[in-house]
Amino acid sequence: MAKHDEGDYSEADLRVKGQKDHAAGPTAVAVSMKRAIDHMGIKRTAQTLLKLNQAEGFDCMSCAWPDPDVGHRHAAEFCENGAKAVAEEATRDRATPEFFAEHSIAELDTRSEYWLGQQGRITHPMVKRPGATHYEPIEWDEAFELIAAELRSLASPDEATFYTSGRTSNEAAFAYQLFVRAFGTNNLPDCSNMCHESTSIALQESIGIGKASVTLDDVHTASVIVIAGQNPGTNHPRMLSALEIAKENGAKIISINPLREAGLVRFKNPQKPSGVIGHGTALSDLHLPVKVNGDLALFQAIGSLLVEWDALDHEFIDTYSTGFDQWREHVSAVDWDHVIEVTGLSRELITEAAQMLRGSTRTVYCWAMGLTQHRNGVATIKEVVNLALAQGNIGREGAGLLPVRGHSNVQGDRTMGIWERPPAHFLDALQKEFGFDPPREHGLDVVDSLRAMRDGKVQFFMALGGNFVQAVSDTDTAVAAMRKLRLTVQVSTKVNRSHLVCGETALILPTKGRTEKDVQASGDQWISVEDSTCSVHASRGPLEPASPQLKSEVDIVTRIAEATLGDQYDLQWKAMRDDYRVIRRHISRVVPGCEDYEVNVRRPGGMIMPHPPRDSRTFDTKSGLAEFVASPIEVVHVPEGHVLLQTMRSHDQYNTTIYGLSDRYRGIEGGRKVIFLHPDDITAFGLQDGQLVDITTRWLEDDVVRRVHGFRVVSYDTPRGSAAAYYPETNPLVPLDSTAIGSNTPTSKSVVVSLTPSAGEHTGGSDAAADSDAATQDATGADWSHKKQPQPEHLS
Ligand SMILES: Nc1nc2c(c(=O)[nH]1)N[C@H]1C(S)=C(S)[C@@H](COP(=O)(O)OP(=O)(O)OC[C@H]3O[C@@H](n4cnc5c(=O)[nH]c(N)nc54)[C@H](O)[C@@H]3O)O[C@H]1N2
Ligand SMILES: Nc1nc2c(c(=O)[nH]1)N[C@H]1C(S)=C(S)[C@@H](COP(=O)(O)OP(=O)(O)OC[C@H]3O[C@@H](n4cnc5c(=O)[nH]c(N)nc54)[C@H](O)[C@@H]3O)O[C@H]1N2
Ligand code: SF4
Ligand SMILES: [Mo]
Repeated sequence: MAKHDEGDYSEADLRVKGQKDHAAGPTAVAVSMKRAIDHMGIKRTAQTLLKLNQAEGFDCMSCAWPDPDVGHRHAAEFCENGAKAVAEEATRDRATPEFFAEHSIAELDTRSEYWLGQQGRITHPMVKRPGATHYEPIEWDEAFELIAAELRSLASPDEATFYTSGRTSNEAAFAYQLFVRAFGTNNLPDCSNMCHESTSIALQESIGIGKASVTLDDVHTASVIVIAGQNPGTNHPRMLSALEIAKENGAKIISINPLREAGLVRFKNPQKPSGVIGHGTALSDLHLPVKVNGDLALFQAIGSLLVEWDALDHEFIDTYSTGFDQWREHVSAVDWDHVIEVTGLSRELITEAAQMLRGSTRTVYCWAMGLTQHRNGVATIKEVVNLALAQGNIGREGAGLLPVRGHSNVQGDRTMGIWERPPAHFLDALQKEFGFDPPREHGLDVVDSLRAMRDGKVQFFMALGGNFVQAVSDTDTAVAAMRKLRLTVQVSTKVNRSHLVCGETALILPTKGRTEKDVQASGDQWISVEDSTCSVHASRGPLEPASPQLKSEVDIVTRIAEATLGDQYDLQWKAMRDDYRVIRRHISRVVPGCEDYEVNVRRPGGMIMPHPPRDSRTFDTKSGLAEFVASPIEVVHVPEGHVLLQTMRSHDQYNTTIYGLSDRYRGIEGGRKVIFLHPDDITAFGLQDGQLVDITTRWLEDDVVRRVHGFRVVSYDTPRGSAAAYYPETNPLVPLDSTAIGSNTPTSKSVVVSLTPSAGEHTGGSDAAADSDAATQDATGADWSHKKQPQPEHLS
């Protein structure tokens, strides 16, 4: 039964319990099984979960954590959140044409993202025609014709932009970028632009390749593992098993995070008896509760100590790197008072961390959004690289750089050419393979696409997965920009906000997910994906598709291409769709490192993509060497009466998909509109624990007041001046123009905000779009004087 008869949740039911000190354990197993059985029933649950992450099964569509080698996998090789992701996709609930007939778009837009997601899988292609209040069914062929006609009517191909979210398979991604480039634009923004783009840019410049330099074995055999700005217990839960193995092998773990996340403190492995009944493994040996945005200063201070102690790998530095002398001078001059102020850490604690690194010849550095989504994100990641280079911790067993990716195939999509700034060699290879001239000018990334939509320069938006409106920064701007478009096309599995905030004409094209069988003219198909450690492998879904109407992403993309381009350039779209081996043959000739792709990927366990620094300490940078980069310590200046807000994930969501209302480890149940604050900040602002507040952004570059209403103050173990709240409810607060230098990634982890008590009993609607509409209308009464300045008072 669909769940649309049930009402939405109310933030009034929110309960605050104590913070937990451990992750996983028996509760995790119980929760994942309950969710799975609720959504899928017992038979389907058994059928799917036993295939999850197995060599002959399907790849978990949740995060990009790697699988153990074949032969070392458990029968249940998944975590609580992997099981939840599967349950969301393989649910028996359906959002049918009757559902869309029953609910107007305006009505659906008043619902929370949680409620929308609970309506189940979309079963039919749907269209909203100009002026219509509801979606209605449409035949596939008419939908493809509609898209083609719109694309052909544009004044230039650059008036269209083509987004990708990171669940898309390599095969679909390759076909998609081929279509977009044959159509004539590089406007290929993707979720990576909001995610690890700072990593890609920093690593490309420093070591010549934007990917992790380690394998899972390196994690297992490291002597020190640094985990900065990442919450693995929630977002990459099986990483805890790898950390446990590393600990058994003697590794020490340093965690760097404003919050003492449960998974970083202690892990109860549900696969082991000790994890079920005992205390589990204490994971972190040293926790540095850094202030939000303090990491750049912290890493430079650590660098200065390693230099002072000569804890350096001179042979590596002399043979493989450049820029060391400038960097050494730069970090040696570090101002400790400033470091202590911006990190909130004592010199002793920082020294203790440096001491652990000093004695280690096998250090792995892991990081995620806590480092990338800041104004200084690129500089911070280059600083991590500097530390690794200084001690030769790259291209050595048990050592290296491990940016832990988000979406399960976000890395593969980039490898396949989903990139608004494709390298020339990639375009040359496309040209050689397909015989047409791909566009050479760089295209629009996520933030620039949104600007172009806002400014009327883009009329057409297509999304291969994702929930653009809710994921991107500055929700109000995004909502207005989307509504200006002529046509929006969403290839989706489930209903989300981006279907409701749409163009004059809007299409929802329902697609098969990872769990589902994909049969085409030549028979059963499989697809391939790449994880965080550059391992590429096959995935094949076990279930019947949620509806006979569903098409695979490859099918949809190639049919749009056919409708739009006809037989232009003789690209043989039908052959690709009928047999994905045809696409893989193209991949093997176009994408470096994918020679013999068909054979290598299909091997149990798959193949590892080449990585010159990891494989041979070769660095394809401007200088041909690994580059030390000295960056000034720029940190976000937080004026009196303000805090720096980071926006993060709860334990019960997948990005904009809200699975449930239980952030169990942080003790938040039944609601999501909370702001975590240090108790002294609560007192200093004259507030009280449990009170409702409005949160207002301080951003002096434009005249917009950005505000969200009715967030409950939660007293929490976070440094003073550093606040935290959930994404996407707080996305209206992140100014579109507030992006990381060099990567243009929205600064979702450092928003300068102030808090004011909410007027009356405003517990608010539960979604960002509704709230943020209110915020723009309610543009008076800001608690700070609002003056326009040429320069943001943002960096000091
Ligand atoms: N279950 C589940 N799994 C997921 C996702 C999901 O939503 N749900 N999303 C996937 C995606 S796309 C991604 S990108 C990853 C995201 O994985 P994470 O990066 O772990 O995700 P966030 O919740 O954004 O958490 C960032 C962490 O950084 C910390 N942090 C915030 N600011 C700072 C700072 O200034 N310095 C430091 N050192 N730490 C800071 C926060 O306290 C938090 O612990 O997870 C992927 N996996
Ligand atoms: N404030 C703030 N904003 C952030 C972040 C943050 O930390 N703070 N994190 C950023 C990050 S790291 C990311 S990656 C982005 C995420 O941005 P997106 O990738 O755009 O968002 P998701 O929520 O992952 O997308 C969910 C939707 O994808 C569709 N979907 C699910 N599975 C499939 C599939 O197999 N195929 C297709 N075609 N569709 C599918 C479903 O319809 C679902 O509603 O958000 C970014 N935004
Ligand atoms: S760690 Fe990530 S990829 Fe692995 S089962 Fe859990 S959610 Fe899925
Ligand atoms: Mo991400």
